[in-house]
Amino acid sequence: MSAPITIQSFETLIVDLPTIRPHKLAMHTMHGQTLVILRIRCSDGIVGIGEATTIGGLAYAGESPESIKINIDTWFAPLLIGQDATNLNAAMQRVDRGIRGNTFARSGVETALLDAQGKRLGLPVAEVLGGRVRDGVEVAWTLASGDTGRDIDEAEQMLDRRRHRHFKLKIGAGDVARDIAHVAAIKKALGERASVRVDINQAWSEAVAISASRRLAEAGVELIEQPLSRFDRAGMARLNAHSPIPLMADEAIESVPDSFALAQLGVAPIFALKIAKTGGPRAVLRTAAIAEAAGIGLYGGTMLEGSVGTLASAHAFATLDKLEWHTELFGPLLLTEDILVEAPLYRDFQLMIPTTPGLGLELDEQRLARFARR
Ligand code: MUC
Ligand code: MG
Repeated sequence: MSAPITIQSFETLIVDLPTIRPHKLAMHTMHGQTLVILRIRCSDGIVGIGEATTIGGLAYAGESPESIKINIDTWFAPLLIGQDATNLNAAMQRVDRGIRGNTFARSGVETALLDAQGKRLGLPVAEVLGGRVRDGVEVAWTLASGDTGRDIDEAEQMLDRRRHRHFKLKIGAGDVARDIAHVAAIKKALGERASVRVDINQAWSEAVAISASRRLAEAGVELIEQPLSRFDRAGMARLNAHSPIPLMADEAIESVPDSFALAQLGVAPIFALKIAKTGGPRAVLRTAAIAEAAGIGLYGGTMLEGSVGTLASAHAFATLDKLEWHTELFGPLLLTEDILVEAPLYRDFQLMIPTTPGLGLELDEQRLARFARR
């Protein structure tokens, strides 16, 4: 028998990139984005690439770029070095037995192993995952400049360029009446040419959300993402029973088991899938399967990853039977620089799924070196 192909080494880089404009969420305003890029070298010479990225340091989730890097270097790498690189089930079982939580770091590792396996087999990651049922995924854009007029201009440009026709508005940080007026003005300007959704990022109380959901429905908004604290599952279930427009669970889902509990409790008829929240492109499909079985609609979410994490998500989402609420895989478009030789292809409102082996990407070493933190 030939010698097994093993995992030989890990390399992690923190990469700081500028954004095209400030991006305002309820809990944090981004003035740049920090990616954690990972390379796993295997004994057959194949290098798998992964990404683990969050938003706003520790403002959004329990892992920061620095903790992701240190935990991959200190804990994930020693667990996996020397293991069979071709057996993802065994490798990730080892991770799950040795490491709690850390789904963002786990996602980067699972992504890199999938990229390596795809390159080894000569198959794109979507095909390693069983095969794509769509060649591209439609991509929403988030209007979050903080200014109504600027947001309307930005949406008009996106429609003209046929890049986006679903828009997500980030509200919740300010006064509720002003937030709703901002949303209503944007929906009125865009009319039937575009759909408008809102993401509250957990900022509202149940009392505020009850009346706001009615006013948002009147304004023509089609869904409300994570209005209440991720801990307030009972409140979400009550709100869901009364809201005239559907709710979407986002931050409430922090693991595959979470998604089962949330489905049982009926907190929302739509789930935002994110590879980072559930621990990778394979793990996110387990959450999708739970949602599908419970009759919950799917949305392909993002942690505003760069091109590597975005394409990893796209490969996974391309395999889903239904993706009724489309995706928001626009992370690379928020950055002024791409760290790939060839940037992901956005065309006709869609992100196209690469057809070459692995994730179907090549890192631009010069640009990576320029933006990597020293
Ligand atoms: C989130 O909460 O959904 C996704 C798009 C965006 O603008 O922010 C992220 C995070
Ligand atoms: Mg969200």
